Amino acid sequence: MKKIIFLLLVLLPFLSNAEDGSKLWLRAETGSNATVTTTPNRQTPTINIAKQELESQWKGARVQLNIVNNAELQRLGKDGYLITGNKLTGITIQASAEQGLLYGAYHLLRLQETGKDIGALNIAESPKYDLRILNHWENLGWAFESASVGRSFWRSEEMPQISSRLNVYARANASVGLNGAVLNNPNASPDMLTRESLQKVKVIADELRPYNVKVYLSVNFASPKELGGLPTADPLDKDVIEWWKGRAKEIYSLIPDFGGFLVKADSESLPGPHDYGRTHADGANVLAEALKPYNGVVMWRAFVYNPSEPGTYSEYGGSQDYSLTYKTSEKDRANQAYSEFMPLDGKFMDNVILQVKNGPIDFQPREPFSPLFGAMKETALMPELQIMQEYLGNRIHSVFLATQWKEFFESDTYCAGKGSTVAKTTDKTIYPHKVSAIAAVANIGNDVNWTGNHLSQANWYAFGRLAWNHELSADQIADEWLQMTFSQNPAFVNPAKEIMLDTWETTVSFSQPLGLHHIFAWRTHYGPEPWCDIPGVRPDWLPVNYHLANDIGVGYDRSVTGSNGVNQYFSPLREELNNIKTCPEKFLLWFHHVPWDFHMKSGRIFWDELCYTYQQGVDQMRDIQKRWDRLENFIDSERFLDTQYRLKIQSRDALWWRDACILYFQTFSQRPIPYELERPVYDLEELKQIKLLDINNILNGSRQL
Ligand code: GCW
Repeated sequence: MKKIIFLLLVLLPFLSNAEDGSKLWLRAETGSNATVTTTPNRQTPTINIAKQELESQWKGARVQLNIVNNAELQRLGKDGYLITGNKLTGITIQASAEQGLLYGAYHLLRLQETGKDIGALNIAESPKYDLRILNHWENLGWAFESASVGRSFWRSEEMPQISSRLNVYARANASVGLNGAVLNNPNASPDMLTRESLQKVKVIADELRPYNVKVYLSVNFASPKELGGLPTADPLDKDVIEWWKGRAKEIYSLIPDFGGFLVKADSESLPGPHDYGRTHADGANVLAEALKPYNGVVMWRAFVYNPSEPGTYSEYGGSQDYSLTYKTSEKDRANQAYSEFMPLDGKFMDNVILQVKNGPIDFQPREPFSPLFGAMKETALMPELQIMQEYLGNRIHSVFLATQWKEFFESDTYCAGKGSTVAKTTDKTIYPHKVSAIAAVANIGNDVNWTGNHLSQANWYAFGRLAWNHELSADQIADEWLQMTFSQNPAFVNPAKEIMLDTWETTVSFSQPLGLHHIFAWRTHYGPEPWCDIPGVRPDWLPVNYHLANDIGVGYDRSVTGSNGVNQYFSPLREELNNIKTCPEKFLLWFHHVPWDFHMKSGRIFWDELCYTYQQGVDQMRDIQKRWDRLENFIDSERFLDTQYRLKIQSRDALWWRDACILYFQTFSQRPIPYELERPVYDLEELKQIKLLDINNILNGSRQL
């Protein structure tokens, strides 16, 4: 016993210093005692934070923080700033508002922490998007919308006491320029608007405010009825209009800088204006009207697809077998947001922003951009990205998403000629709307390291950086994050960065390559289940209706002779996508049903190419594992080993995906796997036996594949 106590005493200091990832990228050495002065000498909570951050971490000469109201700073806006001067003789940060000083302070510290030359600085910065928002998919009562984020970290049950983590969260957001958080799931409970809930929201809002992070709420469209006891939630009903106005008044009396509402309506069985024969614009405008006096915004989601029709809507199958009546060409889910919203362009109030997922379906590993971008001219559109890896291996796989988001931002919509990228259609360059915004579904939970997987912290960081400036490269963002989070040693940073930059494309290759989509496992969305076809379930939730494999080929025909999805894009992109010979191969199966013997650019026939691509994903994953192994001596063992373990699972999952998809599609193609490729490890029938429970156990680590 004595021995054990002795051992514990010796080990304790080491154990308590164990690296747990809780500090995110905020690791600058403190205790600097730098001189920081402010002009005018104002003491606001935000300016004080800027000051304290610099005083404790800045290792150069005096920093002067100035609020200045000249034309240049006006042009940079309230979040913008100028940094001039030099580390040895002194630095000046100027902004027209206090939040500009805060962002400027974090910028300066980032330069220091990434070893940049801080001589003769002349930096002028302003964000590309006005609103840069995290969407938290948490429910009241702390059940989670998705297992991908682990458990909630708002911890409402303990309020008004708040977790010290809230402060770190706010600081992390401010350090990358994020200025908003939607606290709850878009599948919102009407109870979110009770007085009791709002009191809790106020607690969070008060904590985030000094860091310039505004709070927003998802609201349920039927709240006037469900919560307010009115007979209807019809947006044109005068009692309903008054009810929303009353709610807004109450919210703003508690939270004067409340950001606004996020609304998912008439989608996935949620109530909406269609229930009363009204349009999305009618629905959005009643809320916008209520928020307008307080400068609040409505973020109305364009994630809509047919309520199941005909028959009942049920996750587990309704009374009707939809597959009998469903015709792919008429019901293409990818076409629906465009069809529903385009006729409403120009009908929304100017404090409504349409929140549009990056792709036309639903955060798949790779999607072409949603055709609404560029097409809606009179309505402000905000991209919705997903940091949470719902379809990208959850918190287990390591996938650096900046690469995916860059592809999206840089996609050419051609709405105003060549070069009209998605980014330019949403950041006011092409359509100068009153407000520009961007959101992403957060991957932040209650884990000590916030995101479960240490490397996934990089995606939170990357979203903030790209929301500020979508022109930054994925390379630069990975570089910064690695240096701030792990080490400045280039012998670590360079190879680790290469790994990060390869992870997304690799994961696409081993899971849903060449435009394949929606062939993941039922419910968990983890692992492959291309054979999934549950009688009675609405077809647009089932993999077989997306890959449509048969003895001719595989893929969803969205050409003019198919569902005509290509027609929602501008020329010449439309024609490029429509032609199977010119359609980029990365989107081939998204737009075409490709014959097994189709000739690919590589010179191989399509079936062989599919096998090669899956194998390539597996090979690259193994290579990534090896490359990570070589980095062992550069960083702490805790984060090294945890990442190593996750990469091992990801490699195993790559094999699982390869074998499941190739063996399953082979039952249609009836062709051999090219002889030079590895033989499958698993058996198709065995893989088909993996059930929901098994996947849950795989996810929680209690079962191996
Ligand atoms: O893909 C689906 C998710 C739902 C989510 C929905 C949405 C918030 O599986 O969990 O609900 O997307 O984005 O509304």
